[in-house]
Amino acid sequence: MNTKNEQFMSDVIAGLSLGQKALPCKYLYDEDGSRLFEAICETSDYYVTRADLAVLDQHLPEMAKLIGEQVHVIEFGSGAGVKTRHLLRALNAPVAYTPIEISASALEASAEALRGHFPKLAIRPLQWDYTQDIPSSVLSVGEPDQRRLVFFPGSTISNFTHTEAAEFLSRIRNMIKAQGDRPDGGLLIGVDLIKAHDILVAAYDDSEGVTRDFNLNLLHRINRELDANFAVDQFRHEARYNTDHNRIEMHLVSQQEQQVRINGHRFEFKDGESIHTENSHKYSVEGFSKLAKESGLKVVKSWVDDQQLFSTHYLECDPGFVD
Ligand code: AVI
Repeated sequence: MNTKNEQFMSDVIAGLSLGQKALPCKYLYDEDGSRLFEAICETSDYYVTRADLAVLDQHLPEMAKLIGEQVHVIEFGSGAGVKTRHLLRALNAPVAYTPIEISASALEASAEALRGHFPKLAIRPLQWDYTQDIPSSVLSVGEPDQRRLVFFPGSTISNFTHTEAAEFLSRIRNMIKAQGDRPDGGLLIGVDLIKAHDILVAAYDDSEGVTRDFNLNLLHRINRELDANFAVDQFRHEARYNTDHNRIEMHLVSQQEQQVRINGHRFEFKDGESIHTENSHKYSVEGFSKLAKESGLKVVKSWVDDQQLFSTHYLECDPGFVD
């Protein structure tokens, strides 16, 4: 077993040994999972991607004005999407674009696609786990180093716990704050909004069954990569809204009392017992602004779409913040 699979194995064993069984949501995204996630974004129930793009498209000229000219755009995620192209087109003379992504193949494919659209822009893909620190020198562009804009669309921040989200925003603050001759930069981030529970549950349990397949794929992956024996058809997908935490939770619910073997370990499931596989936190505009403030960032401006489904925020370092 290689090191990557050893980590996967120990995370699965640890997660299934918890009182409330749980698995880290990053494991939903193997090749099949990433393809299924792309398909989720196309379903009529999953409004998130469309609403995110609608906010951007409606307000990009104003966003670009606030962001300013000649920025170095840094995106967490491979940035193959239409949102990246729209942003880069709207900005005034961006100097470079750095997509940061752990998967080398996704990174190269998207960088290549973007080069076709922006032949004159310096595109500098960086293979890195963006939940870990990135040395500032790795990101430097030019002399003096260029002002930075971090772009984090899609509400991926929703999949972090509040503590993780606050730490992540602090790390972004360190990345964009002035250093040497480089002036303070900014963050443009998409955040999904709290809304009627039925809309949320439908978005995470779409009528086409794509999210179901996405969630169940995790059990197929564990069977395949860790030589486990999950009877996948004896589990069902469930999306629940947790009102206390303002989040959608995805679960895989056992349909009967059963046992699963993974590499010499045995896990018992009661009928109706679940594995918690993902959280997607929803925020109000004020709630997100408060979270950002705790991390030393201040919201300069927030935008929401006409249906109040999704928000996009432009933030800068809070000068009054003491580390
Ligand atoms: C990637 N992330 C923002 C998605 C979300 O909405 O939380 C992941 C997802 N899970 C199921 N559907 C979409």
